[in-house]
Amino acid sequence: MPLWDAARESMNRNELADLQLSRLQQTVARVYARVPHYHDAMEQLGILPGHIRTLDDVRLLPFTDKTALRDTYPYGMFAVDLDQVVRVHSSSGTTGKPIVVGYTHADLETWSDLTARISSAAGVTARDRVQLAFLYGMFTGGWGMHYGMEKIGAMVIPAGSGNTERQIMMMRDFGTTALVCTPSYALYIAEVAEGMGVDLAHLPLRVGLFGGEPTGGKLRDEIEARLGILATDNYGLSEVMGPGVAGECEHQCGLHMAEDHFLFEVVDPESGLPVPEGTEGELVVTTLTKEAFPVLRYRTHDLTTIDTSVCECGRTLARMSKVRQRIDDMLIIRGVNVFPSQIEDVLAGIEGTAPHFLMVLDRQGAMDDLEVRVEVAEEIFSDVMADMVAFTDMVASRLHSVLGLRARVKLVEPGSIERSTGKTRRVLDRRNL
Ligand code: DLL
Repeated sequence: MPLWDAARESMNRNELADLQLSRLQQTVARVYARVPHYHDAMEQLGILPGHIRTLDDVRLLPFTDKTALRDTYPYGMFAVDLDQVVRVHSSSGTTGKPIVVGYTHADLETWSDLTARISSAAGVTARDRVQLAFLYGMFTGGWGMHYGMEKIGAMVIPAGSGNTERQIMMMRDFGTTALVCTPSYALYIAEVAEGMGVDLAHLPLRVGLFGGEPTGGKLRDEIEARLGILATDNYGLSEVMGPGVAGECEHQCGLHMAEDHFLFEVVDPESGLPVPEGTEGELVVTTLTKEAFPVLRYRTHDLTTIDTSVCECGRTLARMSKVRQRIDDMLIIRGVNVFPSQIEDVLAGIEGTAPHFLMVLDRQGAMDDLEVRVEVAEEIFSDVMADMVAFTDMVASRLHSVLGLRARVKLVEPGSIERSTGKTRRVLDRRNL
């Protein structure tokens, strides 16, 4: 499969570093001059734009976190006059004010080029019919992928998310070959199709681009098997652009990062210091070309590792490993740190469980109580009672050995855990209600 932008995607890494440095210097100079938050934060550290002489000097710059973006709501972090902004989006935060991000014409051009890049990497071409089942609206997923797909010349079906039976009808009638949505929604589409008696594996559908949330545990395998497609993962976040930041090629061995437009660091979340290549840490992103909404050293809270070796596809752009969890996903239950992805991993190793589960946290007196509701396959659920008890005990003991904590396991009927047409929530924390 030819590269969308071979000159950049297979660039010599020394030349890439030169390009990154000159773009970093320009970005730092611009935000210092135009964004009071960055000016003040740099001044406090005694840093001037002229101090950035090598790429490693990025570490002299202040980190940026969500709080700064919230405190400057709505436009305080913009680096251009609002007249130059042609689009805004906002983050999918569920509480408080959202984070508003803006794009100039040039930013939209870059964005569509980068979503075209990841889509090509996944194997999409002008011959594809792409059903876009992300929410269109303030979420960056729908519009971001839309323009990239059009740029490739694919036929875009802007279905939006929801109305799942109609999605399946369109998939069948329009001859959809590529599906774009969250991985949870892809699986939900498969379930609804099965209920409708539509065999997706026999439709022209051949590739999926999934992002916005982790495709962990058994999810990718299930999606590939049930939809009969190659399922690729792509990553991004509104604060730095949206989708297009990184995406897998057909080899599915890590997500190629758009290093010509972003400078990526992986740091120890506690100390903020860089970790060696291959060690997991928090991804930190500095934009190198954004005009309207540049960010310096944005703490994503996403955990990943980076690999700079050349991929089989010929791309020299570094690859990040799939993001399985965020730092703020971590729950403290009876003093023990627990990530939902640990439960996902345990269930992935147990035949007869579906990738659907929900952690329900309550407080009984001073004690935290964790119930894990696990959906099981039809054959397990309809089995005789005695086997259900044994199965529950087995799941509970596996969870105990991995989490180091006892959880009550409740096996629930297939299809009973709420499905999502966007990002799935795996935790219901009622402890502070
Ligand atoms: O989810 C942007 C996006 C849309 C990416 C569509 C890919 C496809 P936000 O709503 O700002 O933006 O959420 C960003 O979602 O920090 C991660 O925690 C998570 N996330 C996004 N993509 C992935 C992925 C969009 N492929 C937050 N794997 C990020 C794991 C992901 N987590």
